Amino acid sequence: MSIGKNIKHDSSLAHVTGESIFIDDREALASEVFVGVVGSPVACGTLKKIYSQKALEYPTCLAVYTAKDLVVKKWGAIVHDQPLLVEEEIGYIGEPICIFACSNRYDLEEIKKLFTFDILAKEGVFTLEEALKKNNLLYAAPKPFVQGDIKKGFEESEYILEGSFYSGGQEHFYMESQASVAYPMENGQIEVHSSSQHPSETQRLVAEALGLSFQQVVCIVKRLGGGFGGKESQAAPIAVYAALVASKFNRAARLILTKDEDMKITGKRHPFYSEYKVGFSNEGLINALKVKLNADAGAYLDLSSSILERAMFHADGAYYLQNVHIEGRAFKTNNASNTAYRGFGGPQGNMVVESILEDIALFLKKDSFDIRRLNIYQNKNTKTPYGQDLENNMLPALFDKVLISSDYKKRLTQIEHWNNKKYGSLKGISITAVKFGIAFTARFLNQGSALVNLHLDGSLQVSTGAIEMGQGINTKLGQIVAHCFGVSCDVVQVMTTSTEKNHNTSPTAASSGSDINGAAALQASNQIKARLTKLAQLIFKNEISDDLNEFELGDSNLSGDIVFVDGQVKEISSGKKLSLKELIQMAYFNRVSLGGYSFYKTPEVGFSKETVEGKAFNYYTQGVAVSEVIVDEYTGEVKVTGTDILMDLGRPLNPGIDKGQTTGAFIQGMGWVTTEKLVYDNKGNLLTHSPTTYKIPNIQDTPRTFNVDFICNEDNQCNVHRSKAVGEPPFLLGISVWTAIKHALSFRNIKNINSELTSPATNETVLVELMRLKGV
Ligand code: MTE
Ligand code: QUE
Ligand code: MOS
Repeated sequence: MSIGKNIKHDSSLAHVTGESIFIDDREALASEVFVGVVGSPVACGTLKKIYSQKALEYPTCLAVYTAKDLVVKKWGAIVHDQPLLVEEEIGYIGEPICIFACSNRYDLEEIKKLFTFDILAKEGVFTLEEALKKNNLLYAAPKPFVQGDIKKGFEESEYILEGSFYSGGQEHFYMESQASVAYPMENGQIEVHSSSQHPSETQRLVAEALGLSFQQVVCIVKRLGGGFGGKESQAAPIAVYAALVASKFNRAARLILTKDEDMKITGKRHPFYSEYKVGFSNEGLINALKVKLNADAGAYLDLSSSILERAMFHADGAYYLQNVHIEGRAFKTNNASNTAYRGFGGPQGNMVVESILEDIALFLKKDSFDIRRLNIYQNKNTKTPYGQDLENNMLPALFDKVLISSDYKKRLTQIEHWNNKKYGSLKGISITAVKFGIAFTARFLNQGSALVNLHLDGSLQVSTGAIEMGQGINTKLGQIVAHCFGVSCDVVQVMTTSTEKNHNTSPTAASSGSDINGAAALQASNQIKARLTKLAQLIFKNEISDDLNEFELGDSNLSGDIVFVDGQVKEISSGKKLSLKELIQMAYFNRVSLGGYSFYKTPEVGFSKETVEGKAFNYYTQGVAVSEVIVDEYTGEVKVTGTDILMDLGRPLNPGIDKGQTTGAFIQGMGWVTTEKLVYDNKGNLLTHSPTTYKIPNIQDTPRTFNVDFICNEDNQCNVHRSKAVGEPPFLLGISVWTAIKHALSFRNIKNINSELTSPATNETVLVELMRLKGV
């Protein structure tokens, strides 16, 4: 049986050999044209005129299209506030103004240079600081999250710290840029292949922009070369540009952003600037916390309101806050419109409280592990700031286990010794925790469907709305179906995702891809299995003699006496058996359906931000990480010498894949808080738009010692096969590297001042902070 087994990723071999097909690996048709996007040279202003004559004179440039060519001209994941192509107002540098078709893809860059514009440029707003000062409010959470009485809480606190905290944005850095190929079909229909986490959204937007009905557009997604949230909303306009050219020209059209272009014009993780006030006791117990979260939404709303909301949901981190008040606001700036990125605001919210806890420990001169252990949800204190109870709380067990397994106390003593004796390098150690709420907070998105087909040779196919972006969802879906029918995974093929097989699908996001689609696939499989079980019973009772014998399957229940194992269907009581393939063939000749389609909705979830009531999450994925760092005192260079991660994933569907997800997410989180810094000039141009200037972690940056382990959780009853979602939660554990840096630097706090470390803590940032603490 395949659940809980380390079945290898279904594309692992083909990814390594290069045989996996991505959008741009699709063979170009002879008549195919290539699409170029021409963006605004300024961040803010009014577009007066587009000069495209020079471009059109270029021999391979075939046509230019503008907003005038679109039927529906605006889009947006939540509110349609964003122009597909600029009509008048320009919101950010590189914002698409027009697109052109070209017969030679190698001419695209030359032609882009030939466009000029008449623009009335205006002064832009580029930082949260300015946006706050100018009160460029774009969205405010309708209600704060409030529990207890913060006024009383502060009054009863022995100490109060006030401060602010900044965390920077982050580039998704998927390996495959935004990409789409559109094929014109009969009667104006369009088949669009898109590197999208949300094919239904792509289908909808293409149809609207081109004035087609939804049934005329099919969106197909084989796989992505990484998405990380960046292809959830922002893949759709790319597909529209390709589809527009395809439909105007009646030729296949391909649009692949270059890496630099993608980095410049697509949205990133939201930078957050947060203000807080915390009251705590002598022991370090938080009595009261007030947090104001401020997000840089960029030029348009995109998913910012949902992201801000998730930041608010995670401002408690893993800690019980008796008296708490959490507010959230998103501000408009003239940066590219920021969007979903692994964690979806959760990391930004969580990092504030982890930073605060590190500060409390440093302030009280106590060990930060003990301070955190004191504050975590435990005993009867399991009520979150938004009223949901943390059921099946694994946090105390995780803390207590990792304390031992990481040998934390001994290492802390060694670090103190090292830092006091040596000069030139500083060590630090810190634990942080994650308690990530699983479910879309937008209730309607918690639904999915699956289609399962059984074929006469005994092989199976499954199709869902899920998108494979490297996270291994296809492997997990295959396991679920294979397990149900008692066959090995290679008998099950997970099919290309397409809006004609699964409709009105949710994005593969919020880590819930395998929860939703896996549950639907299991239901669809069980439908077929129930019919086959009944049929097998009749066969074993010799009630079916030939294929002319009409019979009714009736309401069949799954019988405990019939089992599907090792490719066989057996009746335990009689010892009779036949192969699944034989049973499938019997079913076919006796006119029993071999297909199953099922719809699944996550039970019970639904939270209202207007009333701050309801169950926001289905359950929580929890985990802890202890990280140790060494900081070079002369250069500020940071190395992570060790990380111990312990996660609660319920009963993992595939521990190997989940280990990969945990490892990858942690490293991506570590990159966010250390080396990945976005730098802009004062006009809003992104200067770090290529791998040479934007530093993601590489293999040498991984912790020297890296232990990833899962806790045994037999109590979790939620979710498919009692598994828990893994995709985003471990991202938040990267924060432990940042708090460990903060810990290390505290050993040179000669001036006895408060830490002002921001994120990312690049080498330069660390060095500057170290000098500030030393008073040089
Ligand atoms: N893993 C890989 N290799 N590539 C990705 O793009 N995206 C992450 C995570 N893991 C991603 C990934 C994000 S942002 C999410 S929401 C989840 O995968 C989505 O997939 P799941 O719901 O199947 O976990
Ligand atoms: C987590 C998510 C998403 C979310 C909420 C989460 C997400 C997403 C949306 C969303 C919300 C409203 C819409 C919409 C999408 O909410 O990915 O189209 O109208 O897309 O807690 O990951
Ligand atoms: Mo993930 S940010 O929910 O796509």
